[in-house]
Amino acid sequence: KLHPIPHPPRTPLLGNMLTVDGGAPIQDLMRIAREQGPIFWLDMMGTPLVVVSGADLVAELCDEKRFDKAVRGSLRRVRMLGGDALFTAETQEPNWQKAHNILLPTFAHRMMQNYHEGMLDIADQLVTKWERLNADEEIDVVRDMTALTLDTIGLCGFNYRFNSFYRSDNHPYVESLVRALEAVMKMRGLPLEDITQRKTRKKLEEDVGFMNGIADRIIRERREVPADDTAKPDLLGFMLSGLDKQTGERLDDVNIRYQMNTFLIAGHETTSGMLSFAVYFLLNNPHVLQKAYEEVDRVLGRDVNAKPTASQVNQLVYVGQILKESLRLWPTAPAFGLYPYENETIGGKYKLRKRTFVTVLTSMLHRDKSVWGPQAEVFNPDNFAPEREARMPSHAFKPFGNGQRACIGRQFAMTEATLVLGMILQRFRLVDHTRYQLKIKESLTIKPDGLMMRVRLRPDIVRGSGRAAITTTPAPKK
Ligand code: FDE
Repeated sequence: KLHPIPHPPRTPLLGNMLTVDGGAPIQDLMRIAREQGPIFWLDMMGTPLVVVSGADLVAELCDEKRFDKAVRGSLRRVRMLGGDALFTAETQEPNWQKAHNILLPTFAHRMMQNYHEGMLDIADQLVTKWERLNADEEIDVVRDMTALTLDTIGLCGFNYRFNSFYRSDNHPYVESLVRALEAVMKMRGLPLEDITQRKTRKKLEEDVGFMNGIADRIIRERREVPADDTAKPDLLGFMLSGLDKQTGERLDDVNIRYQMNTFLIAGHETTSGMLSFAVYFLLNNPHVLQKAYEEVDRVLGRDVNAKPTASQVNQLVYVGQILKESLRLWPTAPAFGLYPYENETIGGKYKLRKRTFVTVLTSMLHRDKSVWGPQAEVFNPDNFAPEREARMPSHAFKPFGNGQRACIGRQFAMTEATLVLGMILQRFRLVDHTRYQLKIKESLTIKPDGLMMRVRLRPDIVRGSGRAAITTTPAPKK
C-alpha cells in the first residue's frame, strides 16, 4: 500500500524555500529529519526535494541500476569551477567516464606509496610549526588542517607548493576559491537573485577567471617542461599522459584545468574538516586519546626523527577508526544527490517520480539507531573495530558517496589524515584551553567553527637520527 511522503508545512509560492536556513542548511535538514523521520520532502517552489536518511531506504537508493548521481542544487552551481570534471559531471557526459577510466588507477591503494613522500613533506611542516610554538600560543585547528590538506593535494597532485605554512595570509588561489564557493552556496535560485546579488556574481566570475588562470599556467608550464623522469609521477602527469582505453582518447587541457580545480576543492576542504572533527573528538574523549597514544607509540615508536613509512601508516588501525567515527557523526561532505532513472517505489510504499531529486543526508543516516544502536549519537571508534565493521550493513556508512560516483580520493584522504594524526599524537599532548563548544560552519562542506587548541610536546619524546638519543625528562608515573 502506498504512503504519502511526509513533509513539513509550507507557505504559498515559496513552498519550503525558507524552511531551510541558507546559512546552515545541513543542520536544518537534520532537525527536520529528526521531526519528520527517515524520508520527507520539501517543496522548492514547485520542485520537490526528497530527503532520505533511513538506512533501509538508502540501501535501496544505492542500487545503481535504478538510481544515478544527480548534479543539481548547489553542486550544479559548482560547475562554474568544476565544469565537466569528475565531481560535477553528469555520469552520461563523455568526460566523466573518460576521466574516471584514466584517474581511477592513480588513486588505488597501491599508489599511496607514490604520494607518501609528498604527504610526509607537508605533515612534517605542520608538526614542525607546532613544535616551535610558545606555550601560550594557540592553534587555529581548521586553518592549519586546511593549510595541510591544500598543500598536500597541491604537491602530490600538481607538484605545486602553495607554501601555506610560510605565509600568514591565504594563497591568492585559495582566497578566490573560498570566496567563489561561498558565492556559489549563497545563490539558491530565489526570485530576483540575479539582481540582488549582481555584485557577488561579478566577483565570482573574476575569482573563477583568476583560478583558471593559475591552473592553465601550471598545465602550460608542464607541457613545456615535463617533470624529469626521476620525479615521482603526480596526478597532473597522469592526466596529461593518460589514455582512456575505451575511447583511445586523452583529456583535453580545458578539462584538465577543471579537474585541477576539482581536486583542489574536493581534496582539501573535506579532508581538513575530517581532521578537525577528529581533533575535536580527541579533545573530548580522553580514553580514546589514550588508546590512540598507545597505538602510535607501538607502531611509530618514540623517535620523532624516524619518518613514518607507508606500511606503518597502514598499521595505525585505531587512528583510522577515529577518523571513520568522526566521518560517521560529521561526514564533511554531509549529503549526496541521486535521481531515479524511472518511476520508482522505495520502502515498498513511497513513490518517486522519474528524475525526482533525492538527497541522501549522510549526517543523519549515520545516526540511524537501527544500525548503530541506542548510543548512535555517541562518539565511539569501536563502532569501526574490524570485527564490527565486517558485520556492518553494506550501505549504512556512506561518507564517500556511492558506487561508481563514490569518492575517488577516499584512499588518498584516509592515508594522508592517518599519517598526520599519527605524527601529531607521536609528539603532542592536546590542550582544550578554551573548553571549546562544538559549532558547525557550513559551506560546501562542514567543519568545526572556531576550534582552537594548544599543544605541549610530550615529555618522553626521543630524537634519534643516528646521534645518541636525546630524551627529555621522563613522564611522571601516574
Ligand atoms: C566524490 C566524493 C563524494 C560523492 C559526491 C556525490 O555523490 O555527489 C563524496 C561524498 C566525497 N567525495 C566525500 C569525501 C570525503 C573526503 C574526506 C573526501 N571526499 C576527500 C577527497 C579527496 C579527494 C582528492 C577527493 N575527495 C576527490 C573526489 C572526486 C574527484 C570526486 C568525484 C568522483 C566522481 O567520479 O564522481 C569525489 N571526491 Fe571526495
